Amino acid sequence: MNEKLIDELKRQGSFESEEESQKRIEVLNKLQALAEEFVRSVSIQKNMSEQMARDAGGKIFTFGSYRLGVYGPGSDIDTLVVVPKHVTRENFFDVFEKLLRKRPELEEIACVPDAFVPIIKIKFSGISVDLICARLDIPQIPLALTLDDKNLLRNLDEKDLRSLNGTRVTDEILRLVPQAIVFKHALRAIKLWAQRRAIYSNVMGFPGGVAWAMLVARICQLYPNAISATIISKFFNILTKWSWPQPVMLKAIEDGPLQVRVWNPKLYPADRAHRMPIITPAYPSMCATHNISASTQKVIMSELKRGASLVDEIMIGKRPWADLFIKHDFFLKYKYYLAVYASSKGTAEQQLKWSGLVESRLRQLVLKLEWIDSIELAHPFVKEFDQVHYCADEDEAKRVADGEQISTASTKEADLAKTVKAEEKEHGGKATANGDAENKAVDGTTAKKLVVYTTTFYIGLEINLDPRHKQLDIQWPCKEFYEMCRTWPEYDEDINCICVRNIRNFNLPDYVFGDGEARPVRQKKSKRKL
Ligand code: 3AT
Ligand code: MN
Ligand code: MN
Repeated sequence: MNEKLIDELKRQGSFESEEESQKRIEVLNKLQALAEEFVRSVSIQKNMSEQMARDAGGKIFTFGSYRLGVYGPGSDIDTLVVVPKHVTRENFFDVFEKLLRKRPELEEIACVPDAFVPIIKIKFSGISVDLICARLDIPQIPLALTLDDKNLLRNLDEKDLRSLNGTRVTDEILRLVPQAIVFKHALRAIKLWAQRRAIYSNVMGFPGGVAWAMLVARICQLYPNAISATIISKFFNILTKWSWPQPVMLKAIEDGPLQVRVWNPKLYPADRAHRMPIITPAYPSMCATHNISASTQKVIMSELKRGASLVDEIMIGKRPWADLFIKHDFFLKYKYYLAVYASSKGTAEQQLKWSGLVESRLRQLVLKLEWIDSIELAHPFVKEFDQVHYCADEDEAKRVADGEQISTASTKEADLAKTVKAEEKEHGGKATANGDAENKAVDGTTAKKLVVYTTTFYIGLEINLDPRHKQLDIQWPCKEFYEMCRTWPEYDEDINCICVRNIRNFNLPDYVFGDGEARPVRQKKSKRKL
């Protein structure tokens, strides 16, 4: 069973080749050397002797899928550069950036110093690398340094603390797992399953990468001698029976030296509200799943149940592993959907910011919809759909912004916007889009001067109408949601537009369906009365 599982993961393209992995190691070696050169040159600038400057050290750490050993061909390397106290974040965005730019391997670079977690995103020897920086309150960073000592967190600013957190959490997860290789293969399978079933997205109210990793790690702890196939089977069987909101923890929550909040449902009502708490193991412990709502919880639980019954059959050889990874059927599942259109009459970059803002508020709309009696479930889809429209006049632009499908949409340009967006979303900062669609229209649509970008989010609705009213009124949640979006400081009513519409399943646009996928059709009214 275990061999078959790994074969299936290979067939699904989960692993990259040995040579490609070797290339990642070479890139990391070069980045380590660059980090040392960075610290040395800043130290010299600050009048240290050559020897002291060398001893100041500097070290890179990794986190994310690369560190967890579950990266695939398209994954980036999430890298943390740790520097001693005399090297600042400003130096990182100046001296280190210049060192990077000097390298012939550098293909792309985007700096986002004002992000929640300040970041430099590069492409180096063909590999995407996210670089973040943390400065510790010690004079030297030797190569042997590890980040597990919580006293290292003393006297740091919030950005340094946040930057350190990713590595500290992944290191701790790996330390707490009995057999790393069993954990990694099982996590690859669970990640693939969660992505295929569209329940992998922290922003939309599902578990993200770190939360799924902690769930798998917990099962590994409970079955320290099991192989990956057994871990998968126990994963579904245990988590379907878990008595939520009992938290999933890899170890007891620790106290520490800082004035920061640690997850504690006895103390904080907000923590008590977490429905499926999964708690990070490194101090200061936090809940990685505070975004889960009543609806997304229902969706996750029903996917876990589906997984449990499939895995039971897989384990006795009645089904292949491939069945576990079958794509979701979100757009066939419901009769009614809400489409949320975020649009900009402006540049790709403006749309990127606006759609990001709307996306971050979408969970609030879901929560408000859940308040309505006749809505049993409000299920947000994990991915958005981007389009660019070239409009003849203001009237057409307005209709497009209101969600009308007009034939001039170009998905080509939307792909461009998506690339920038995917990059930007990861760390919540702003990347720069190079040029807007206006300069790039290639297919004879340049005559239509007005460019409108739309990003559409979908929410599936399960409705149980009161037979006396027979009408679903969602005016209140939509109005509140519009207001929440429009209070954005950069909101400009001449540029940004937000609009929610309901759509019957058979009216969903073609672009939500994959090639060759079935789509809902309008049922003819049955004449037979049952
Ligand atoms: P890939 O294999 O790269 O697709 P991953 O799990 O490495 O999967 P990311 O590179 O997107 O995913 O993220 C790696 C870590 O970066 C996960 C989390 O600790 C941190 N991170 C991601 N997005 C954010 C965010 N918006 N804010 C803060 N930290 C983030
Ligand atoms: Mn990554
Ligand atoms: Mn990343």
